[in-house]
Amino acid sequence: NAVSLLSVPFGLGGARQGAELGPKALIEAGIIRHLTKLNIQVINEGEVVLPPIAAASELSAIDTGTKQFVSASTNLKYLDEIIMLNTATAERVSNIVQQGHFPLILGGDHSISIGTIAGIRRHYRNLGVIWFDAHGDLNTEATSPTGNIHGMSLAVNLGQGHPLLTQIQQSAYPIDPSKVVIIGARSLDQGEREYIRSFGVTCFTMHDIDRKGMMRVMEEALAIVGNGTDGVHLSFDIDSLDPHEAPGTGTPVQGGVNYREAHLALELMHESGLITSAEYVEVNPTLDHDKRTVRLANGLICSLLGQTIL
Ligand code: DIR
Ligand code: MN
Ligand code: MN
Ligand code: MN
Repeated sequence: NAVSLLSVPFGLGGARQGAELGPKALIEAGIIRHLTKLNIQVINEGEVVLPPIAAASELSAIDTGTKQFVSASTNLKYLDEIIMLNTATAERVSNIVQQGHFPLILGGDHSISIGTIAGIRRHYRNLGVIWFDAHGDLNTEATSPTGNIHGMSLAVNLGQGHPLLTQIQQSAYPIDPSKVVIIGARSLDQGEREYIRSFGVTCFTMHDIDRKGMMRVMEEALAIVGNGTDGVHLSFDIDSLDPHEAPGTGTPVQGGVNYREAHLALELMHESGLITSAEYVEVNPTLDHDKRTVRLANGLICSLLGQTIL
């Protein structure tokens, strides 16, 4: 039951710089010490580094048959970098699962989940996913209003999007969209709404959390991702929280999850015993003037891994 802590200091998939500083800020705020106090053995796996980018163009050239393909035909920002980074991340995460450790990944913007889930999926035939986020991250290059790949990572994980991104998931078992649950959504683009409807992804919006309460939303969510799966990955975008609680993030949206609701959700995930891997993404220390967001993220990691008040 050791936890392997993997840092992915990468921010080029997001709307602004700064998410690449997230892992270091979380470690400086004491995450390893806090987890050790919970009697968890923490193995610091270090960082995933972006391989030299000349190699990325070569990779794209090999895979598409033409080197101009990427820049000439897509509006995807930093596609080469994201391919290289996620290919390396998948390998690192896969090795962690192979060793029987719990992968805890610190981002980075949400584009890194293309690599983390690619690595995890090599070991699970039927992976469930809980996606905590203000957004759907279900755009493709056809629907994205921005070209920022962090807004496309869940779609890529479900096999939709640019072939150079979806192929990072190659030879893995596909994720069943009916085993994917988004929680906390309040900013969805039109293409994302259509995707949710037509592919049967479950989406608990802020409206649902208001109506049912976080307790019932989590009971329903855990019932869905726990049914017929052999593992559940938690992808936690800190912008799911309200900007009052978590101002340090690149694309804040008002009307989010509050402090206690977030802790309750993670405490319930711990109690369920279903979660087999997790990532915390989109913490941007340059926007986090009183360290509020970094401290909150630390506490939310501890709640997932078993910290209780009493
Ligand atoms: C928007 C914002 N839907 C986009 N997405 C964000 O750029 O695709 N995702 N911020 O986290
Ligand atoms: Mn996200
Ligand atoms: Mn988001
Ligand atoms: Mn985001």
